[in-house]
Amino acid sequence: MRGPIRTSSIRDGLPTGSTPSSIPPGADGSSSWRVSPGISTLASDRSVCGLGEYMMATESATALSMKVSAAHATPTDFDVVIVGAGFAGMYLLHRLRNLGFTSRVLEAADDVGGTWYWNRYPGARCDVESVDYSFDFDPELEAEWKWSERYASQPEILGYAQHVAEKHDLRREIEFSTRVDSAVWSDDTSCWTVNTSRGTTVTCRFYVMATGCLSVPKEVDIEGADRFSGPKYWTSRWPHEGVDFTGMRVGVIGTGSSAIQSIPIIAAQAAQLTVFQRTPNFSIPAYNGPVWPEKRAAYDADPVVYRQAARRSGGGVPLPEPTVSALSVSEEERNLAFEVAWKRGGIMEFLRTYNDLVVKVEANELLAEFVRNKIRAAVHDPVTAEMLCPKDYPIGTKRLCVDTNYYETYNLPHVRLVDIRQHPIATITENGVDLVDESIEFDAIVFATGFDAMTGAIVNVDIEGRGGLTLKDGWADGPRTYLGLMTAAFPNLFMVTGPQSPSVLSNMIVSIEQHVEWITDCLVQMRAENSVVIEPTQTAVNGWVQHVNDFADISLMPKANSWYMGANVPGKARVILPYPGGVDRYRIVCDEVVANDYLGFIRRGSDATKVNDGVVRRLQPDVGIMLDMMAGFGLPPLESMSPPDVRNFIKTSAAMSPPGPEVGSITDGVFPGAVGELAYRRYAPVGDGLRPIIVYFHGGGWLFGGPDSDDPFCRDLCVRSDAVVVSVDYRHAPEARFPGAADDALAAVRWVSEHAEALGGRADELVVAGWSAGGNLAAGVTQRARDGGGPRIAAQLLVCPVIDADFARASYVENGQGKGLTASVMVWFWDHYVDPADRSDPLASPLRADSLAGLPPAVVVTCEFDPLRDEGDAYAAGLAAAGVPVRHIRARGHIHTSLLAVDLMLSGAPVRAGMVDALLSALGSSASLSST
Ligand code: N01
Repeated sequence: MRGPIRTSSIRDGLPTGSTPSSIPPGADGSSSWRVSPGISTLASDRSVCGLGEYMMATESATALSMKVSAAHATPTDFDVVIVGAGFAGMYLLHRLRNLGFTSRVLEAADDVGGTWYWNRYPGARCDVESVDYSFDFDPELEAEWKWSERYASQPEILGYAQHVAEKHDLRREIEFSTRVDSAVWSDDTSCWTVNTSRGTTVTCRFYVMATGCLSVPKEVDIEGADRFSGPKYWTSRWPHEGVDFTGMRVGVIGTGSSAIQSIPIIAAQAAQLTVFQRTPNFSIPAYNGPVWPEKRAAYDADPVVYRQAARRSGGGVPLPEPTVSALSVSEEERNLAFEVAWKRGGIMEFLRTYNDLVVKVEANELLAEFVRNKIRAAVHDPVTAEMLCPKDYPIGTKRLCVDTNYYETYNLPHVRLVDIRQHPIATITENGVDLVDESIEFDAIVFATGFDAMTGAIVNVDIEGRGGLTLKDGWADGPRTYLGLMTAAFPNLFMVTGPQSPSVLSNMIVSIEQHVEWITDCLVQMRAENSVVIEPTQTAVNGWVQHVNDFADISLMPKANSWYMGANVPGKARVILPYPGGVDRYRIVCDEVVANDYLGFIRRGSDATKVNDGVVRRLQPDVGIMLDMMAGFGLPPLESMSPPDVRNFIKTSAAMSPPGPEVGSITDGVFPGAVGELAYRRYAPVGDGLRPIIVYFHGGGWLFGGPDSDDPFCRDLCVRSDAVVVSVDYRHAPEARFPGAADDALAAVRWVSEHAEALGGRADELVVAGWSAGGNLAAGVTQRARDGGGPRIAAQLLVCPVIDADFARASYVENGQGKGLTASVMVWFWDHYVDPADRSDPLASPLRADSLAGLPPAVVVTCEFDPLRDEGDAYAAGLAAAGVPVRHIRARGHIHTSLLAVDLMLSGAPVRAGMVDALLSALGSSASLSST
C-alpha cells in the first residue's frame, strides 16, 4: 500500500486535507441553482444551468441548503454534462465531484468501460502493456490492482474499469442506456441543452465529449452487406455472450488490429476460414504472458517516478527516445538491433529502434523489409506470404499491430487469404461473398472493418454551437480544434483526447488523465475568477491546426491511407487526426497556454471579458525541436569567441551534419580571386550536356564558412535545379575587411562566366546565388555587374540575405534572440566586416543603391523568424517597385538557418523546392526578356 487516495494533492486541485466527505452540497448530483447578479447578462433568470457549484465559493451554507432542498428530485441541470463512461468520463466525473462541481455522465451502454465495453471480439487486447495502461490518479488503486498479463485482455480491462467505478462509487452519477442525440448552445443563457435518446433533456454550463477515439464503427461500404442471411458480426460490437464458430465456414473482412487479433482464435474453431484482405498490415509478435518481471521491477522501484517519466515521454510510456539514425550504422548492427526489438515486442519500442524510422523513407524501408522477411519466414506458402507483405505504405503509418500467431495461422489447411485488390468483392449475397471471379459460401461473416475514428463519435451527436453552426458542418473539411480540447464557436464544449491531441498515438490513459486535469483545472480557474464562458479564438484554432498539419508533413504519416488520416471512411476529409508531436511536447504546450493566462482563449464573466488572442506554436515543428536542443547544449554565443575559434567550431559542426543528397559529381579547384587564388567546389548533376550555372556564395557573416559549410545546401540546389553549382570562397573578415569579399565575389562571377562551358554550364544562363552574408555578396555583385560592364547575369537567388545595415527593423527586435541568428551576432559580424562609415555603400547595403532598375529577375527568400526578414522583404519590394521580376518566398515558421539544414529540418524541403521552381521560371523569364 502506498497510502490513502490522494484527495489533497496539487494534481487533484483540492485543498490539503479535503476528502470526498467534505465536498460541498450539490456535489451529489443535485444542482444548487443560483444566478449571480453579475452573470444575468449572460444567463437569463429563466435558465440558470449549472451555476450552483460555480458560484458556491461565495454562497452561504444556509442559502445553499435551502436551494438544494428546493431542487427537483431528479436533477436535470448540472455544472458539467459528460458524454461517455469510458476511462475519460469516469476520471472526469471523479475529479469534478472532488472539486465540488455537479456533473452527470450520459452513457449509451449499460455499464462503464467505453471501448472496452463494446470491443469484445475474441482475442481483444490492448497493445500497450498493462502496467502502463493504468490510471495514475489513485495510488491505492495502483497498489491493489495487479494485472495478470503483459497485454491485458478485454475482459480484464473491463473488469478494471468496473473496479474503478465501484471503488469510487461512480455509477450513481452515470445515466446508462442513454444516448445523447443533440446538444445546443445558447448565447442567451450561456448553457448547453442536451437531448437524449430517452426523450430527456438536461442543461449544463459545460459540456464534455468523452466519447473515445475509436467508438463509432465505420459503416460497411460493401455492396450487398445487408443481404447475407446468416449471422453477421462486427468486431466493434461483439455479442456479450460470445460466438462459437465451431464447424462453421467463416468469412472475415478486414485485416486491421481487430482482425489480426481475432483471426487466429476464429481459425481455431471454424471449419473453414476465408480472410478478405484489401491492405496487408505490419504486425509484430506480442509475446504475451505474465507481466514481464523487468517491467514490474521498473514500476515497483518507484511508481511515482515511473508515472512521471510516462507523462514526460513521447508516447506516454517511459521509454528512452532514440538518438541514432538507422542510416548511420552498419547493416549488421542495424539488423541486430531490429532483431532485439522484434524479440522484445511492443509497438512503441519497435518504432523507436532508431530516430528516423517514422520520418525518413529510406530508414523506414529498412525496418519494413525486416518485417517482410519475418512474414516470409513465418508463412509456408510463398504466394500467401507475399500477399501478406505490405509494400505500398511506410511501416508505422498505419497502426502497427501486435499479434499472437497471426501469420502462422495462414499455414493451417482450412485458412485462406483472398487479396481483394486482385479479386474484388462484387457483392455480398444471401449465402456468402461473390468476388468478381468466384463465389464463396459462408455460415457467418465477421466485419473487422474499423471505425470512423476520432471525429465520428463527436460529430455523430448533433452539436449546435453559436449562431446555429453544427460541428458536423464546421468540421466538414476536417476537425478544427485548439489543442484537441476545444473548438471556436462552440463555447464551453470540451473534448477529452479530441482530434489534434496526441490521443491514439499515445498511451490513451496518460493522455486522458492529462486532458481531464487540464479541463478541471480550467474550470477551477474560471470559478475562481467568476468566468462563465470560455472558447478558443479563431486565430488560436487556425494556428493549432496549422501546427498539427506541419508536424504531419515532416513525418511519413500522410503517405498511408490510414484511419489516422481519415482515409478509411469514404468522403471523410483526408487530414491528420491525432497530434504527431508526442505527449511530452504536447503537455508543455498545454501548460504554456495556461501559464500565459490561457493564451488563445476568450473568457467571459460577470466582471470582464478577457480576450487573449494568439498562436501558441508558430515555428515549424522541427525548427522548434532544433532550437530546444541547441538551447539544451548551452553553447557560448558566437560573439564571445574569437573568429578562429568560431571557424573551427563551424567546421566541426559541418562535419557532423548529414551530407545532403548525392549529386552527379563534385570537383574542387581554385580560381583567381581579386588578390589571390581562392577555392571553389563544383557540383554537377547526373548526365551530360551544358546546364544553367549557379555561382553560389556561402553564408557566415563574412567571417567564416566555405564550400564545406554550405555543402548540403549546394548539393540540394544542384539536384533540384539540375544546374551546375559553383560554390566559391572569398576572403573573410576581419583579416580582409570591406570590400574584400565583395571584390572577390565580382572576380568569381567573371571567372565562372568566362569558363562557363568548361565548368559544364551555359554562360547565358548564369545565376548568382547566396545565403545570408553570401546573399549580400550576390545582391552586391549583381548590381556591380549591371553597372560595370557585366557579365550578364540571368537571375539572382537571394536566400535570407543581409541587405541593409539597419538594426532597428521590427524583425531584429522580434527575432533578435533565441532563434539561431541573434541581433548581437549580426552587430559583431558588421563590426568585423565594414566600418560604420562605409555601411551605406550599396556594396555593403544593396538596398541603398540609387536604383534597383535593370537588375536580373530575382528570387528572394525570407524566413518569418529571421532578424534579417524585414530587410529581405524590403529588397524584394524595392526590386519589384523598380520593375524587376521578383518571386518573393516567405518561409512560414522558419528561422535564418532553417533552409540550410538539409536533412535536419525536413520542413525546409518544400521551401527549397518552391525556391528552385521560382528560380527556373526566373531563368525562363530572363531568357524571354533578353530575346525581346
Ligand atoms: O480497424 P482498422 P480495426 N472492403 O481500420 C478493412 C485500435 N485497436 O478495428 O486498410 C474491404 O485498423 C481495412 O482495409 P484498408 C487500433 O488503434 C487496438 O482493426 O482500409 N476491407 C482494414 O484492413 C486499431 O488501429 C487494438 O484497405 C475493408 C480493416 O478493414 C484501431 O483500433 C485492437 C473495407 C479495418 O482495420 C482500428 O482497428 C483492436 C472494405 N469496404 C483495435 N473497409 C489493440 O489494442 C475496411 N476494410 C491491440
